Amino acid sequence: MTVFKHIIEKIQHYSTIIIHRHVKPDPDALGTQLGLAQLIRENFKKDVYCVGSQLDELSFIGRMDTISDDMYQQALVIIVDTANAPRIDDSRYQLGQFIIKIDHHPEVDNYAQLQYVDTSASSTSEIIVAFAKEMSLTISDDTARLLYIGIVGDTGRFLYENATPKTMAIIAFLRQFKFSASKIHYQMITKPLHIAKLNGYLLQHLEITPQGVAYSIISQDILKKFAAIDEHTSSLVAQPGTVEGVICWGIFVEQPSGIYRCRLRSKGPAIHHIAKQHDGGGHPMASGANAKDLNEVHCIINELNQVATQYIAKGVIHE
Ligand SMILES: [Mn+2]
Repeated sequence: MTVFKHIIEKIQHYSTIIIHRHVKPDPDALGTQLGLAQLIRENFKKDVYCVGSQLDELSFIGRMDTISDDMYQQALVIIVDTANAPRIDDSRYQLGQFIIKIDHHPEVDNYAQLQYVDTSASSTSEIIVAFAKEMSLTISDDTARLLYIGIVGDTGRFLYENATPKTMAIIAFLRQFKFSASKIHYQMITKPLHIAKLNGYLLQHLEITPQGVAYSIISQDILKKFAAIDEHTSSLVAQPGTVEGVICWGIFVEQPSGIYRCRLRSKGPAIHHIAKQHDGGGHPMASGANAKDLNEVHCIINELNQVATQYIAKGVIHE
C-alpha cells in the first residue's frame, strides 16, 4: 500500500482530526494546514481543527481553532511542514491517538507513526496537491487558494530553484480554480509602512564582504524604533538577494533574551550545514539558526565567507 493510501485509511478511521504545523508559521505552513483541513472536511465529512498561534500579518490566509485537551483523546493528529518535534506548534500533538507527518524538509526527527517526506517538493502544499490528485479527491476553490498560497510562499513567488516543472504543472492546475492569484501575490508582499521603513534601514545598513556575503544586524533598539518585532523581519529576508554581487546572506535579529535569530539565505552554495552548527537547520538555500551573542554572529558570517569563497573557486557564479 502506498503511503498516500495509508494516510487516507487513517483519515477514514478517525472522526476527529487535528492538524499542527511549525512555530512561527510561514505561508506554506498555514496554507498546508488550512488547505489540508478543508480538503479533509469536504471529502470525508470529518471534524477537522487547526491549532497553533495566530499571526496577525498572515490572517488573510485563515484563522486557527481553539480546542480543549480532551479532544485529542480519540483524534488523529497530522503535523505538516515540520522537520523536528521541538518546532511543532502546540505540544499537545502528543496526546493524539495516531500521528502522521507530511513534510518537505530534510528529515530531522521521525516523531510520527506514519510519515510522508518528499524533499524534492517545493513546499508541503505541493505535496498536498499531489496527494489530492493521486487519491482523486475533490478540491474546492478555497482549498486551491490555500495550497496556492503555500507554494507561492516557499518558492518566493517562483524565484527559487525549487519551483520545478512539476511545481509549475501543479500551479497551472491550481490556477484553473476560482481565486485571484494576483490578489494573493499582493497580499503576500504588502507590509505596514513602519515595516517598509525598517526594510529601508536594513538596506541602508547592509554590509557586503569581498566574498559576496551580505549581512545586516538588527538590534532590539532598532526594532523598537520601528515599532517592530522579530516576526516582522521575516518578510524582509529576501531583500539582500536583490543586491548585485551578493551570493549568500544573513539577517541577524537580536531577541529580547539577547540571543540573535539568524535567517540565512543563498543563491549558490548550500548553507544549511552552517545553520545546523548553530542551533538551527533548514533547506540548502534557506535556513535558520540561533547565535548566543554578536561573536557567534560574526562566526556565522565568517563561515558564510568560507562557503562563498569555495563556491567562487568552483567557477559557478550567479549572474
Ligand atoms: Mn514549507
